[in-house]
Amino acid sequence: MRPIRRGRALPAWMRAFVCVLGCVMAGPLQARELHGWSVHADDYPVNQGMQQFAQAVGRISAGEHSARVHGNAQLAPQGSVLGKLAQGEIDFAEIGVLGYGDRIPALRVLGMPYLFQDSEQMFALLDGELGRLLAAELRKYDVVLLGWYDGGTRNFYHRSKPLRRVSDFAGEKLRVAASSGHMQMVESLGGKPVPLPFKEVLGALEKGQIDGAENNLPSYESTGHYKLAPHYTLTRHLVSPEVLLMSRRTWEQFSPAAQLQLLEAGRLSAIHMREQWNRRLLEIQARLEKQGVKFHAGGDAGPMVRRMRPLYEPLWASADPLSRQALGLVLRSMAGR
Ligand code: BDP
Repeated sequence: MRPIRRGRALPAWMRAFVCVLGCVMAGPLQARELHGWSVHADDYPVNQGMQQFAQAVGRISAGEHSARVHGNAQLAPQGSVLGKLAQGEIDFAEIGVLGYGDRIPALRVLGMPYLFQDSEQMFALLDGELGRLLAAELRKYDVVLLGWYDGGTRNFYHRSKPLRRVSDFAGEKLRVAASSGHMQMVESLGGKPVPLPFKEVLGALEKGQIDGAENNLPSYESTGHYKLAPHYTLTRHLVSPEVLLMSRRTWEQFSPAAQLQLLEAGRLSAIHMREQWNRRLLEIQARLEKQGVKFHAGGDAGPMVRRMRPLYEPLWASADPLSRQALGLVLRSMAGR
């Protein structure tokens, strides 16, 4: 048997070759900074949840990696985020599900108006079977769901009047997220939907291109829309979730043990986000009233709900098995309320 030769260094070219080969075969994430996308400002509850997640990335990788949250849609335009996550150009992001039903049919059910009365009802489903079902579906789009964040209750607001009855909507130009369902929602109420990215709504209000929009209170305040459209009617037409997602390409570079820790960090960041959100909701109405916002009670929801038939019917008739399963879970929970 030939003795093992010790102490003889490999030539430099071979050392480099072995190193490169090892890295390619094992596919580890090279030590680097992960980049996260958010449409909101740094002090917004969404970003606070994401910042907690970013810190956890450092801990989970024992300081090898770090993560940074880029607010105000700095990394990419809103409409391109899902594609950039799938390509691994953005490592993680937080997005509202409303604009994504056209691309991911199973998410359409979560964008249906008048489905949930509040976030508690919504999370009772999303923190259970429905949430797991949708998380599995999202992986097919090359993204990994890390946490369900709160998109709260959305209401309509207008520059000069309350929007309480169906007749109040006639001919009003109202901004919606770029999704066919939400355009149809405003159309069905008799208004004129104007699809625009979130960041362009303020400019459109300033230029008089729209009469109003719809959103939750924290967004209405943080964007300054309340200064131009100070009539906020509690229509409560949508309660919607948001999601913290990681690019599957980034995800697959972590070890299985680290992936479990990332999932847990995502879940905890969502809890943190929801706490920050609820805290903000406590004082927001009083603060906005001091700024001159007029809050109006919503009218009878019955006639509004009846107008939503063109949105509900394609969902009832959907041939997509997952959409049917998701809808079944929602309907069962409604029956139990
Ligand atoms: C905000 C959501 C954000 C949406 C935005 C919108 O947090 O994800 O993109 O509304 O209406 O409340 O576009």
